[in-house]
Amino acid sequence: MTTKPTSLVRYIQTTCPYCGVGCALNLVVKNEKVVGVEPCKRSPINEGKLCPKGVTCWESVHSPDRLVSPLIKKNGSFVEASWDEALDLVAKKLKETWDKYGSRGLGFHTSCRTVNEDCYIFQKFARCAFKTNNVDNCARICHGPSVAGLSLSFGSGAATNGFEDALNSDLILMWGSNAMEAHPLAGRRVAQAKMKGIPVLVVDPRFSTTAHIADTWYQFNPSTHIALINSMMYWIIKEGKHDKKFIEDRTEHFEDLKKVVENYKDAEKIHGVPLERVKELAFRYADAKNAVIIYCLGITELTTGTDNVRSLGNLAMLCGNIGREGVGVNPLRGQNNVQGACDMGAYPNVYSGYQKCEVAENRAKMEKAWGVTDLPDWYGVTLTEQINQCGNEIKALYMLGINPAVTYPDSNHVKRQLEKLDFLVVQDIFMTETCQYADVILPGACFAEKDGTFTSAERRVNRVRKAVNPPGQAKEDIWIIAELAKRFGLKTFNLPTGKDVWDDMRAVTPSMFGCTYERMEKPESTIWPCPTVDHPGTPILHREKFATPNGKGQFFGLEYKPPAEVADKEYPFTLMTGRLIFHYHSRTQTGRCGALDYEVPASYVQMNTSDANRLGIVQGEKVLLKSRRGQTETVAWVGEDVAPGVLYMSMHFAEGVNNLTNTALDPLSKMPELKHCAVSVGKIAGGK
Ligand SMILES: Nc1nc2c(c(=O)[nH]1)N[C@H]1C(S)=C(S)[C@@H](COP(=O)(O)OP(=O)(O)OC[C@H]3O[C@@H](n4cnc5c(=O)[nH]c(N)nc54)[C@H](O)[C@@H]3O)O[C@H]1N2
Ligand SMILES: Nc1nc2c(c(=O)[nH]1)N[C@H]1C(S)=C(S)[C@@H](COP(=O)(O)OP(=O)(O)OC[C@H]3O[C@@H](n4cnc5c(=O)[nH]c(N)nc54)[C@H](O)[C@@H]3O)O[C@H]1N2
Ligand code: SF4
Ligand SMILES: [Mo]
Repeated sequence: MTTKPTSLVRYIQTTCPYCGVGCALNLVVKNEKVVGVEPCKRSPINEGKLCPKGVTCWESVHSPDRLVSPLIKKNGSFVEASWDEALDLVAKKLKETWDKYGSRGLGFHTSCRTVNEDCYIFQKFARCAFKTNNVDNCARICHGPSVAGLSLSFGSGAATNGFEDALNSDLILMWGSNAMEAHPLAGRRVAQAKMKGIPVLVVDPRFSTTAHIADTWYQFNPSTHIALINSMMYWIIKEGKHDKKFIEDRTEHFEDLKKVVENYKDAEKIHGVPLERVKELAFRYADAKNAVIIYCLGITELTTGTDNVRSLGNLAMLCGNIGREGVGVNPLRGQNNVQGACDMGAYPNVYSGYQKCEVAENRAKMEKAWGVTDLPDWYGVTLTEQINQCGNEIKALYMLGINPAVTYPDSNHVKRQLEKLDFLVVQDIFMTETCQYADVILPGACFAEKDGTFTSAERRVNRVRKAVNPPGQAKEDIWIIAELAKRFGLKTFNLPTGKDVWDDMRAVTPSMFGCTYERMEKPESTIWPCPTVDHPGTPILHREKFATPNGKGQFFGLEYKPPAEVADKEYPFTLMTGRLIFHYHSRTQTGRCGALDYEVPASYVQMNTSDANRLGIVQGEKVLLKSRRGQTETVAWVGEDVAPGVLYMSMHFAEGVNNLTNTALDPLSKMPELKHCAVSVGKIAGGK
């Protein structure tokens, strides 16, 4: 659909393209240009409020830097090409790779930034055209451990309760989440709860913005979650404060847990929290009638990520805090559509709605619907492992809306690996650092230029609406995939609109069948599981029983394991990484927004005053950070927010923190240790 030219101001209601809160907003359109944003007051999610990124999200839409034509690399430089030329080349190269190396010779990385419809069609294309399950999305390096851990504990990898439900709680425990910066409008619910008198406890090694609003901040040593949670559980059981009835009726393997936590009676040496404080934290959680756990990447982005998530699951079940209002274990899913990208089956072992590829009936169903045969049953290679396989097993990669040269761990390794490929296609809206390694770049349409849906962290499917046409030759991502599918003779990709793709997905996905575009016209939309069109949706999971095969929640006795790389003589500091309110990931959009860039134009590293004094480093001084993998220059930010020996740096800047990070993986979810590595800090000669 092309938009009608008009000089009248139009308001197009849509969903914010940044974080997983999924705030509704209106794009203001005049003369076929987006000229501003007005909040959407009818939305029950954000009630007319927006954070600095939401308010300014329109600014990058018409940036002069947008990709406006397909580009083909010729003799080392990019040359503009027609769509036919570019797509013919992509199809030819991918086909050649498939013929020569088979289904395992290709890999597909998809975005958590773009709409569900793009994610669904992308995985369908990978599976139908190349019979491969080597398809993954950015959740792998975000909430992959939540999907793995919560599935093992509760049978479903999704958040159990919605944001607003925090107001029904008697105590909010925030663990490794800096929601006030990373999910400001979910943070608002926590702030509202606090104003209602509900205590907010923040457990974080750093005095984060969220810790500032807490009733109590519990500081602990980075990456020692399991030791601390085990200590808490030891004391809860010892004092008989656990929920015996819930444990008896709804769970299994409690004895395994009880045995393991015996070793953590006093684990201050590991986690650094004095015994009395551990007991206080434990008893406050256990004594609250309804207590909710909200967590985020402080828990997941470690080599123990899945175990950390399961530990929180243990704690919640121990106190019977699952399956009703005001309780639960809630990962704040990060990107606007990270929940959705997983739900759509852009994952190496499942189709949409988490239907497993290994199950023959599921494959048969998809083969029939998609008009193909021989869909693979094997577990595909995950995204970070695909990077490791470049040049060996993997010869060609297709990346849609993802910027690994900045965001995957150990950037130097990523770039070396991308160079080993025979063929790389990148489909983006800007010329990213990753695009530099591409053979072909395909210009996609941004959120303001297409119809579709984003699924928020509370499993709510929100509509994204087209406000303007894409710039130049740029095209909607579903059009690009459909054109490629044609070149492979695939017959079930003639789905011109977002709604057509969504309905194609619904037809094969029982848990989302009831989430129709018609129902999404209401601002509250629907929350899956929603199996029929008259089903009310499911805001709270696991009410009567868990989603595990036998309906029981699973306890796991988990031992603490140290991170893969710990500080030593050569690299004496522990580096933690994370976010700032004003920027979003690799800043392709927020970096092109004047107001946001003005706030934080360059990276900095937080360090403790005692370390700075010892090293003779002053506030604002340029410093060099080094790890075993690389180095980066930044500016010192001296204070008390981090403990001595600990540093904190944001992930937003190219040639930044991921020059330093470690690729070691969590064995269960394949999450790299993005939030913990050992580094040294040094003054830069003459550098202030
Ligand atoms: N402004 C903004 N908002 C965003 C994003 C963005 O880029 N910018 N990205 C979105 C995405 S994709 C995500 S996943 C979420 C992430 O949201 P969050 O996970 O809340 O954000 P982070 O800042 O990455 O990390 C949160 C906290 O983890 C702490 N932490 C707690 N425990 C540990 C530990 O043991 N070790 C370490 N190293 N750190 C710990 C850090 O101190 C930090 O305050 O934010 C989303 N929202
Ligand atoms: N050290 C460290 N590293 C981290 C993290 C950390 O905490 N510490 N956090 C990790 C986490 S949680 C995440 S989620 C990842 C994020 O990693 P990425 O997903 O790689 O980061 P983004 O910068 O959001 O990249 C998204 C890309 O999609 C493009 N894009 C946006 N919309 C569209 C669209 O509609 N169509 C198309 N085709 N392209 C589009 C953008 O221009 C951008 O290039 O980073 C991870 N890396
Ligand atoms: S809280 Fe998240 S969804 Fe809401 S306006 Fe801010 S970035 Fe957008
Ligand atoms: Mo994320």
